[in-house]
Amino acid sequence: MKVYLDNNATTMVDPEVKKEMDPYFTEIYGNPNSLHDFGTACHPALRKAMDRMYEAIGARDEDDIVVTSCATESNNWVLKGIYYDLIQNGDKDHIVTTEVEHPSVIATCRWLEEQGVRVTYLPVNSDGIVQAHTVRDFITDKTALVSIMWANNETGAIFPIEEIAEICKEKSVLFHTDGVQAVGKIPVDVTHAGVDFMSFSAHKFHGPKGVGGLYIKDGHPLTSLLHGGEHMGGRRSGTLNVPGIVGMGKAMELATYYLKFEEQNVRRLRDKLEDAILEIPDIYSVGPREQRTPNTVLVSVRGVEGEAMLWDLNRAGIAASTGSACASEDLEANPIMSAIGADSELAHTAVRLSLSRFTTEEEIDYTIEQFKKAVERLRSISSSYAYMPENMKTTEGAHNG
Ligand code: 7TS
Repeated sequence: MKVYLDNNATTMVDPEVKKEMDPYFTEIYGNPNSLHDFGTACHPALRKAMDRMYEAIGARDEDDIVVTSCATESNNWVLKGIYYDLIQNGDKDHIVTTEVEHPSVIATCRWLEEQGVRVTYLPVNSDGIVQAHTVRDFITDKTALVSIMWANNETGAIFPIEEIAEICKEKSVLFHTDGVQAVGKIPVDVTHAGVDFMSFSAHKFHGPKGVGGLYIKDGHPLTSLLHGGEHMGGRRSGTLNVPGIVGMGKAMELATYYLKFEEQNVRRLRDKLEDAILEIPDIYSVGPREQRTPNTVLVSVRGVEGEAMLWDLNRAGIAASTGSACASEDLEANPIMSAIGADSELAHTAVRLSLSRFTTEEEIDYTIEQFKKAVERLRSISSSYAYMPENMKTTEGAHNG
């Protein structure tokens, strides 16, 4: 049996999405900027796709949604754009973010620090959540931007975005949220939430890879990363990825349609999996379920390296992750586990399981069986677990249930 439980890394393209994209490869393949019929034939589908995106995230006509190549680009753009506009060419010098952002935010902030920007990386509590009041404490009159994710990719923790947006508004500071793990998993309404910028990526909600976007409230000016032709209203040059945009529009529409399914059915399967795993002694899951996206669970298996678990699961046909695939090449401690205060031994034992609307009950039953087998086998050969004193087998900073 093959079971894909790494949906926070990427998802399967929904066959309905693929069907909508298909004609734009070999039939309607003109450049939408061309004046001939081959070019203009793309326009209705592009318009429809954009309308679907505006509708799905609650954007208004006066806002912009600029299509990019991925959320990494969107995150880089907003951070570097604000740096250029308000720090290098303005009187600000500071950005506030968190310790648990995706590497596309953290690495960009590290680069900005090399350019002389002050960056505050806010800590998270033991549930992996940033508390809104800590944001208030760190904003100064020199702060150009607050960038805080809507939901965390590793733990699924949902952050208090509306409260943070309120604080930023009160302090007149721009607020960007990385919405990659929120779109399609929980309701996302940018207008209601009050954010100024939001990044998203189609391949995280059953759309194609290589296409993402940046929502920009009221078309706020932001220096471009890519200069060239007048694509995307001159905000992001490069010939439009027509099949990608069509696919992202359809995928967003479906993501909204399936939100209730996600909330009920996907959550039920996730909870079933989590309950069964937590029956094994010395296993912990991070963060309370009601404050997590319905598809995600991050567990720590005391005494077993996360990579060893992945290996055993993979041999059984099950795809999981030790955390961000972007960082999975090295065997360092999971940075999110370290950020929530887990000890170093535990931080090496994280396994992320992320479901999707295509995950079935049979797949979950099979995973439960194989997960238990893997823990049993690996603990039986783990000298660190066998000789671990009993008092080490309890954990601060992580939950059992
Ligand atoms: N932001 C978040 C919160 C993410 O989870 C990811 C990908 C990105 C940005 C980057 O998106 P992309 O469109 O550039 O691919 N996250 C993961 C992950 O958790 N495991 O693999 C990729």
